[in-house]
Amino acid sequence: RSFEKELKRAFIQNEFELFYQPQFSTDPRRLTGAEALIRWRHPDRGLLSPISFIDILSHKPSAPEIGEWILRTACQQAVKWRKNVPDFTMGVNLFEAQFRNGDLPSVVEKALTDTGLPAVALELEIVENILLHDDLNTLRMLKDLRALGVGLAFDDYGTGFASLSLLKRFPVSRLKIDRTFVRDADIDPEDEAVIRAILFLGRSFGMEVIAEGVETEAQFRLLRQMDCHHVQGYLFGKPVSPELFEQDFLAAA
Ligand code: G
Ligand code: G
Ligand code: MN
Ligand code: NA
Repeated sequence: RSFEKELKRAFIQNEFELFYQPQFSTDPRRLTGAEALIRWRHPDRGLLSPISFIDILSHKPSAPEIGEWILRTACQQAVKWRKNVPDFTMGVNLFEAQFRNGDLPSVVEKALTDTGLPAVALELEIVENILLHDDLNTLRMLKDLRALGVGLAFDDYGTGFASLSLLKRFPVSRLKIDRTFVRDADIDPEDEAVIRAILFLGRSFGMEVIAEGVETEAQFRLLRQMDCHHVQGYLFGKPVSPELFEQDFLAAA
């Protein structure tokens, strides 16, 4: 069986699930949102992490359809959680194929209308490399998405090949500092310098910045001291099922 067939089967049989990882403001430390992260509850192989299938999935014909399901499911979830946290935002990772298959802004607009989620509550995550080809169609879609009012975040920021001039031309609202810079930030002055530079860029361009992969109090202290406004990472919470998210993070918010 081809992987594409296996994906189709899994999709029809509802084997994909979304887990959610909480995001917090640093000062005061408060739940502000979540990132949706896919999991595959495979009948034989158990709960699969996206590391084992996301790269291949992203190149298969099913990617746009699964991407749309991810988007709609995450929007639906956010509507519910905004009853507890009124300014809650939901981050959704996009597949590059979603930009090349149909009209992404219409797909997003429809997901918002159908679920009743306000555009400001949705943040779409893209990687810098999506913009390497500098194609006008992608740029137009990103502008249309921003015009809807949804947030656009550069995921894994600082690790791609994109130039700084992209920040000038693309309507990005938030930079997500890649966790490889956060990992040794409190012991490696060069990683700390990269983070300072990203924070400075964010401020200069009027973008928000969130640090990913925060695992220790020392990393968190340093980020707060540098005025990094938002954080995400194992120190605050791993990606969990919606039930656990409600129990562990929403109940306390
Ligand atoms: O959860 P983590 O192991 O959960 O995710 C591993 C990788 O898979 C990350 O690079 C992440 O961006 C990607 N990923 C996880 N969930 C999704 C998703 O729903 N859509 C897309 N496009 N990528 C995802
Ligand atoms: O590429 P993206 O940033 O979307 O992927 C998020 C990935 O990072 C997921 O695999 C998620 O499980 C993982 N992750 C989230 N928080 C941490 C953390 O604190 N440490 C590490 N090592 N990985 C993390
Ligand atoms: Mn992400
Ligand atoms: Na990331």
